[in-house]
Amino acid sequence: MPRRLVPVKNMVEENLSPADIKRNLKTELIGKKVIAYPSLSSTNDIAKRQARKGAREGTVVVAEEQTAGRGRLKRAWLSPKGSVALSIILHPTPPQLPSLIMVASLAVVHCIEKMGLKTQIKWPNDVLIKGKKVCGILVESDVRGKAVDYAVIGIGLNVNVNTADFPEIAATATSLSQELGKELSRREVIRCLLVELEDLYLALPEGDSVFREWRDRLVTLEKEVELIAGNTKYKGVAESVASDGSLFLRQPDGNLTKIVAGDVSLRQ
Ligand code: BT5
Repeated sequence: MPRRLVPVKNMVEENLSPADIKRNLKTELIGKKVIAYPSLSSTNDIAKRQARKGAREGTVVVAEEQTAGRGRLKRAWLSPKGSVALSIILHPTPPQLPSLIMVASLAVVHCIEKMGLKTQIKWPNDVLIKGKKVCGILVESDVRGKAVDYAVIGIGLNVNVNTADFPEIAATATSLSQELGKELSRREVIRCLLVELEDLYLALPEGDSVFREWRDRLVTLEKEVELIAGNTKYKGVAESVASDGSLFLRQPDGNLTKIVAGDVSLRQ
């Protein structure tokens, strides 16, 4: 079990050194190697570079802040000091690839719920608290032929952030410190995430329990949604999800359309 997440003062001074993150970490794979930066463009970019250079599975890249954090569809991800930005290099099998978004969302949800907060997952990749986005996830991979060369799970989590300081997200986002009324140790949040990620990732060979839990926590199902996938706009009711993460949308004309999770924009 990960240690309880303890509030600390003077967050900006908190040290995110690899040694502190790794100390007595109860994992076999994820976090055996940690690379930490005070400031970085994007942890996903550096993780991908490390993966191409042959970094071992489970290598973690963390940054105190990102200057060019990325979301999907070229959208920006704000990760000022006080937030958590990390990326993990994995070598999943091709059938496991679509489950990584589920693994990541559930790891975040489990850690937040240990703090006593309720969470929701918005298809395909957002974790919300009371309808506001607290975390975004970006999974990127390199697939050659039938093999996955590597996959990178990127997680951005608003820990000790005052979202009101950022007009772009002030109305739609929240942070753990805002919800709890106190600051947390980012180091302990990261350690919790690594343990939960490993538990869920290692449960994947069958993967069914991960899929079922993810599906049951989706706040999107049975709701009216608007979706943009590529150049196509869809409207309808989000009816169900498939085990590869796709969404089945019931359109007003009665047709059921399968939308693949990925570069999709969803409004509900
Ligand atoms: C995401 O994209 O939500 C994926 C974000 C992944 C970020 C992590 S941080 C570590 C790793 N390194 C990276 O460079 N990226 C990953 P998307 O679904 O496209 O959502 C992007 C939208 O979320 C933006 O257009 C904003 O509206 C909103 N947003 C940006 N920063 C936010 C924040 N800190 N909190 C809440 N919402 C935010």
